[in-house]
Amino acid sequence: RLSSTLEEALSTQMNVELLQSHTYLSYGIWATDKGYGGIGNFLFRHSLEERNHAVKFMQYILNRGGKPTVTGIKAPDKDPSTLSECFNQVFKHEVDNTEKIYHLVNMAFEEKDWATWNFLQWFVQEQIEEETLAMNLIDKLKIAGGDRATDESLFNLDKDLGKVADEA
Ligand code: OFO
Repeated sequence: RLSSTLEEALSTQMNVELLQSHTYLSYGIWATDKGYGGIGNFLFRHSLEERNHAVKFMQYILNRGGKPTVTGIKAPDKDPSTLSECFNQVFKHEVDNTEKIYHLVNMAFEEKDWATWNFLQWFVQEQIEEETLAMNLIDKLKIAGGDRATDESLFNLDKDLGKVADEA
């Protein structure tokens, strides 16, 4: 069975993933409202992925005899003012979340809870992919001309992101 310390920490992380989901949903709405339906779509897919991450934590805690608690989720960040701010924020959220995952890995290690340590390795890998994905967004926007990109290059970027398939 999970220790109560890990149970609580993993439950907190479940709520962090839910907040990530909320945040990307909100950014997706912002982008879609600005006319970037493809980018919005990309962010909505990402929001769903984050929700799946929350469910993975929930399932794991239950499987190990614990009981996760869904807490109130705070409001997501305010709308970004530019696409580059939006993408930079996505990157920052991913980096912050990676740190949280590493902290959990460390806790599991200290407790010698190898099942939890092993469970968390999936997230270690996932965070590498998500940080790369966010960096690619920033690069793609830079190539398109950043906040001074022409309508045409933004149109192409938007179309491109509307179809890029994410990982599970
Ligand atoms: Fe849940 O992976 Fe991003 O944060």
